[in-house]
Amino acid sequence: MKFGTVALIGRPNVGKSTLLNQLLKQKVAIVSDKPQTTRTRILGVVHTPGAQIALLDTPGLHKPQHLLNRRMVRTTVETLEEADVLYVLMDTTSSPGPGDLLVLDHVKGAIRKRPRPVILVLNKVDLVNKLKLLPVMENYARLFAWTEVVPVSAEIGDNVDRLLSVTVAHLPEGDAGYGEDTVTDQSMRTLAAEMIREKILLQTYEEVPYSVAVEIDAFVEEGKLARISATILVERESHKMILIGKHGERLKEIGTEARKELEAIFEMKVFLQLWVKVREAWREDEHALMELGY
Ligand SMILES: Nc1nc2c(ncn2[C@@H]2O[C@H](COP(=O)(O)OP(=O)(O)OP(=O)(O)O)[C@@H](O)[C@H]2O)c(=O)[nH]1
Ligand SMILES: [Mg+2]
Repeated sequence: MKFGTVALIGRPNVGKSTLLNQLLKQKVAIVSDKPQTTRTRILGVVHTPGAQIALLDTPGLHKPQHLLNRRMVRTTVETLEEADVLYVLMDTTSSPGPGDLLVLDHVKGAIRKRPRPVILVLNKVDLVNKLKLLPVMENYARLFAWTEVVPVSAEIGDNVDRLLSVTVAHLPEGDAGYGEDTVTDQSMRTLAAEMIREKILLQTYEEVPYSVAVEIDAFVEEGKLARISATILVERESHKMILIGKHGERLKEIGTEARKELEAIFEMKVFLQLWVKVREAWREDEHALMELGY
């Protein structure tokens, strides 16, 4: 039996959470086109005959400006230091940039402390013309002495089976760390809060996505029905107005989208109530961050 942890590392928006969901064939992490979508570490366990892979999705590495962001980066660095295998994700639709070099610096630092297999996962190949892919791959391959280089499409699932078999080859020997039924460490409450936040990220722009947090006030299961009440925190009155929208239309739309997603994930009927509250500078507030699980 083989068992080990694999950290998914990369700059924001490269597709770490998309890859986690694809490898699990189940949605446990939210995904959006806004950077800094993931704020915590998320476990996903892949079970294969003879191996168990504990994938650890992380917040994208960036230069932090708020206490929240410092926490996010700390989480990623800790995960990077403790994992048995590293996936470093980079994006084939662009050349290596400053964000990737920052990631590489962190990886080199961690490897110096304890050498481990480092797999370069070149993502989003579905967006790149096959003829242009090879030079781009070579550019990325030159950056570091990667243990393996695997191009994939996290979105479509291209080549992810190969990524799994390459990963198993580099996992340490050991007994399974999790029970057969364990898929993730995300509770139903956390999933509910995150799916609501995802729908907000998909419908808002500029500062608003960063200023949003979701708190579950009540989660009551009654047979095949879940009654969920949640508060959306924003940092400014103007953000609250944007979220609510004209005649409450936007909040209603967010609620509908979140409810549909949660009904699919939980396989239950969901009754969802949303409230919006202003809490100034919560991203700098130690107490607020603790309450929100950050
Ligand atoms: N076309 C295409 N889009 C992708 C692929 N992987 C991810 N995306 C898109 O890229 C965006 C970012 O994806 P995420 O999975 O949220 O990225 P992330 O690395 O987890 O980002 P952070 O959590 O912010 O660090 C989303 O709009 C995804 O749909 C891919 O293989 N192909
Ligand atoms: Mg993510």
